[in-house]
Amino acid sequence: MVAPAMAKGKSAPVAEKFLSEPEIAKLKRVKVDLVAPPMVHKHEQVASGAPRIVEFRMEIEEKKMVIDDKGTTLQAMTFNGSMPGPTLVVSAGDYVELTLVNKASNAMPHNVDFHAATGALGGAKLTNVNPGEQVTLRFKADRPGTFVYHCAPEGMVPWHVVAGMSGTLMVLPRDGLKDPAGNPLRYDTVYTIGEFDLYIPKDENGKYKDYKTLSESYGDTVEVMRKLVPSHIVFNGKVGALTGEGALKAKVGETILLIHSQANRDTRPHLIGGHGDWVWETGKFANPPEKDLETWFIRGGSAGAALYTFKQPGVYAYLNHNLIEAFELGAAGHIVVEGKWNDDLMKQIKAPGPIVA
Ligand SMILES: [Cu+2]
Repeated sequence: MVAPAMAKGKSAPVAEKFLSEPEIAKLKRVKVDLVAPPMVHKHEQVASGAPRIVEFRMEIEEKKMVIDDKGTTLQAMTFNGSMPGPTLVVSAGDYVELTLVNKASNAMPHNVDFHAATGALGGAKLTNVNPGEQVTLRFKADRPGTFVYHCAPEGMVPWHVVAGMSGTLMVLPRDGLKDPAGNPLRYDTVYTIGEFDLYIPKDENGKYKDYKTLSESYGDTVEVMRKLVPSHIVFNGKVGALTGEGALKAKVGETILLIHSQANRDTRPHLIGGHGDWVWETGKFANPPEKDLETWFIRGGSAGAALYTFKQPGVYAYLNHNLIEAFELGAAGHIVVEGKWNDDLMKQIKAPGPIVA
């Protein structure tokens, strides 16, 4: 039924404007080349023009990965060969146009569910691809924030997610990030961290099993998953992935944005020796960020973001502050910060020595 006011050509008040296909066709198109985590592709923090269609391409790759220093393996499933998948960045009002490729060498069907998208199970219903197929999905990124994306094939959702198929889409407000008073917040560097709870089966001798194929790993893995006790919890695909050569880098005075995604299980990020200056722990930029957080909380099935400006040099640890999950199971990384020490913020008045009576 058409309302009488509409019939006379007067438009009823609507909260948002939906574009017609010819109007969308007129939008500027840009193609973005994705980069591997923890890096994030180059992007504008404040949109310089009108909404655009931003084209991305991701290839699904199933592969066996070594996930700790003891040589334990995971029959992994990935977007673009990495855990997490690459972070995609657009501005609110842009359209994401993703081409998803399921390589012919893969064994499983896959798809993608974007938490930022509206309809069709996040796009999952419209992106089912068998090995050797590709598909293209467009959706309007109309809500600002950090949002999880993940594979969600019917009947196998948790397995594909815990085997590695998730990442973040960051939708920036068109006028950039803001503090609760509306002052602009900007970052110099952005890093993306994906935390993965892994469920590697053990044999009768208590040794982690190594599987020849992805399919072979399925039954045992589901058994471990059902106990809800991960064997490992890792940042970016491996115990120690963000330490040593892989450590994140920064300088005193530099502001970093740390994006943290966890598609399946809660986590509580903490920067040892630092803070969250401004944190959107639920990850949605239209809400005011919280200030001065020691530890924040990322709900399983979401991505959050934290800003921090470094004030002291040194090696920081960034971790899940259930410390067993961090130090025993693997959910910890390092940030190496260069610069000058500030004695006003902290000073060792007397070095450790024998007790003085
Ligand atoms: Cu999948």
